[in-house]
Amino acid sequence: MEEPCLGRTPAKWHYIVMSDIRTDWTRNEVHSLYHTPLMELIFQGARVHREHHETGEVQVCTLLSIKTGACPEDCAYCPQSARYNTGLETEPLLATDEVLAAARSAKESGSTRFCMGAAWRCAKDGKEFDHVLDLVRGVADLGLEVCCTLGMLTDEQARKLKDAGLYAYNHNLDSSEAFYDRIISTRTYEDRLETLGHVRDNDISVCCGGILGMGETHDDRVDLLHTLATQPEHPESVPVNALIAVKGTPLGDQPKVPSWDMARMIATARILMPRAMVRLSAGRVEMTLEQQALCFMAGANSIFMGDKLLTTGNNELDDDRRMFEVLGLKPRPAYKNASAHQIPVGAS
Ligand code: SAM
Ligand code: DTB
Ligand code: SF4
Repeated sequence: MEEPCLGRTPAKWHYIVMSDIRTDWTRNEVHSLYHTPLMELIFQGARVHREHHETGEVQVCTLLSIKTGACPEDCAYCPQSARYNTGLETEPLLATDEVLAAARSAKESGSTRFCMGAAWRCAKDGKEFDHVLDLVRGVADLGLEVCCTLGMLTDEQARKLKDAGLYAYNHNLDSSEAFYDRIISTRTYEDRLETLGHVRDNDISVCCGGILGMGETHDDRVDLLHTLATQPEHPESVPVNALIAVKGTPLGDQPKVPSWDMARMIATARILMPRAMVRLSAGRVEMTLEQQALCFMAGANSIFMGDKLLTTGNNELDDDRRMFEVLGLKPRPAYKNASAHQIPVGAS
């Protein structure tokens, strides 16, 4: 990573009507917002946040890896790629009982969204995909918002997932198109955008964001934000991950992402995509309560809770409960703002 962004080119705020929902942001506008001095940027992020969301309300999501490791892709950040020796134990697709028990326990702990991740390049039709459809039905019946991240999808697979009760699909662009080739060679940016199109076309909420700390430049971050904010519709949620540098992956020695970079990325995402849930995602485990507070102030309103992400550790539940108490945060109800047709029939 180059030097920290010192925010020396303040945006011309009077040109930007911040309550507007725009998908026509120019690259220059995004660049100028991103490079605003940090305290001003966080203030503006907080202002937009309060215009569009209930203050202090934070969406609580839980992740479960339903199929772990042995992935054929070569994503340089990922401990689950079969190409790297990270010491990770591979696990086949989990049985329904195990997944539903984890979902029930997540709900009891206060989660409203349950996201199932599979270390696949793409979903493949057949027994395993049908099993995932059953899992989606089962989790939706618990009244949780169901999210999946299974790799690339066809239009038909997206439709089947939607019919089973899927509410959201996570498929990250990860970084700029220009930087993408340096972290993944086994699929293209265009492949990623195509899957996002299938998800959107089937009326599934798009969850799409990126990772900071892979060696990208500030320009790459600006490009990623520009791409996200100029999709036909803004993603419903935007995860902002700090790289978890896992030994054995090509990015295992990357330095830690400074928390002010996270706050800058989050505030810019908040201003560009006012209605999105901006998720302070991977990397929270390395942040103090005060550093996380800065990110909530900047406009983050969603987190992953539970002591594990997919394969790596996350914050302790008790620490997160204490953080909610200290910062006066409260959990966001499931399906808030969802239109009636987006709520699966079985959800109670
Ligand atoms: N295989 C599917 C795919 O790649 O779309 C789904 C699972 S994949 C692990 C989901 C996302 O987790 C990736 O797109 C990436 O953004 C994020 N991720 C993976 N490893 C990470 C790491 N070490 N640090 C931060 N985020 C990571
Ligand atoms: C996202 O953007 N971050 C989550 C979720 N979507 C699937 C995954 C983070 C994974 C961190 C590394 C791991 O635990 O394996
Ligand atoms: Fe496989 Fe997804 Fe990891 Fe890439 S990010 S190696 S596709 S599990």
